[in-house]
Amino acid sequence: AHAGAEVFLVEEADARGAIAPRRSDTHKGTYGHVLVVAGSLGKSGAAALSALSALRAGAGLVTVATRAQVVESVLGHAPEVMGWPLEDRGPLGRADLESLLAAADQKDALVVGPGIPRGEETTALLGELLERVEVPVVLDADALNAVSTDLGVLRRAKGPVVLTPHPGEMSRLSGLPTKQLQKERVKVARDFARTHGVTLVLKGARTLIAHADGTVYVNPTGNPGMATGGTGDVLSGVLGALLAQGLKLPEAAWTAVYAHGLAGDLAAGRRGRLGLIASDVVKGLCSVWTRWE
Ligand code: NPW
Ligand code: AMP
Ligand code: MG
Repeated sequence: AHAGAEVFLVEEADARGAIAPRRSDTHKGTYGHVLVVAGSLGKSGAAALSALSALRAGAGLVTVATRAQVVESVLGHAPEVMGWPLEDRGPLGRADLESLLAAADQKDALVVGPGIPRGEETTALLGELLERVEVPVVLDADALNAVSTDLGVLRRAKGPVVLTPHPGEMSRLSGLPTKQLQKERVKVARDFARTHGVTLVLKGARTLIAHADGTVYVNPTGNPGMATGGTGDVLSGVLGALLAQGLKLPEAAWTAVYAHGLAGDLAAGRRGRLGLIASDVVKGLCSVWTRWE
């Protein structure tokens, strides 16, 4: 293979080795503060799952920025999470920029997208946010759908950007039909990461992690029990937490994907693949850490 065109299989020892044991002389400030921009009426659960997963993946603090009308229902799922109420209006747009920039101040990583109210203006808002924020940003779900209408916003980003599409979202990002892109997942993921200078996590059975330098990692963990609502929101939180704790890309991405899949495998052992739901994957994260610590 020529330089930058390698494909690596992620192994458990790699993922385990990426997570440093906690030192005794540390405090919550050591482990980073994640801002999760997520949730809307009817989809407060997406925000709760992402935020809770960030905490379960070791983030010192987690704040959720969401429409004021849903803040309390997000916190109702997770009292450890803090809320940043955004003035109630429709889709996220430029009018939310100042509040979001204030929320992003002093944060160590951002997760943007699970269950957000999205409209035409959301694309421009994300462009401005990416231009102004220096810390790593994870774009998931409806943030991906928003950037897919103007991929140029990715190049404007000041800090590192990771995208976590499922094949349906990847179809919108790439303009390729889902069936076609699934046939050439490695090429599609690598080309996108290179072209746009990002890390791309193409989810699904054997999730791929493609880095801007052309390197691709294949994840062996996970199972079809995870094909259930909210499991992707869990991954976004885990990834945000590892980035906030200082892991760099692409290591943070393949470590998060491996741990999330293993959490799903351990949880499926207790619930069965049919019974598995996203909250079980959140709990499964704890089984991963006890296995690794
Ligand atoms: P098809 O036709 O079903 O096969 P959307 P979403 C395709 C939030 N959530 N392989 C699929 O294709 C999310 O965070 C909130 C192939 C369909 O076309 C988002 O913000 C929850 N195709 C929002 O809801 C829990 C695949 O993609 C399309 C595929 C919408 O997210 C649920 C569906 O994707 C959810 O997480 C695969 N592996 N996977 C909550 N409790 O609050 C997907 N597709 O239209 O982007 O909708 O992913 O449900
Ligand atoms: P989302 O569609 O955004 O909720 O993400 C679904 C999550 O579940 C991703 O992390 C997928 O990789 C994972 N997942 C879904 N189906 C499978 C499968 N058949 N095998 C392994 N992982 C899966
Ligand atoms: Mg999703």
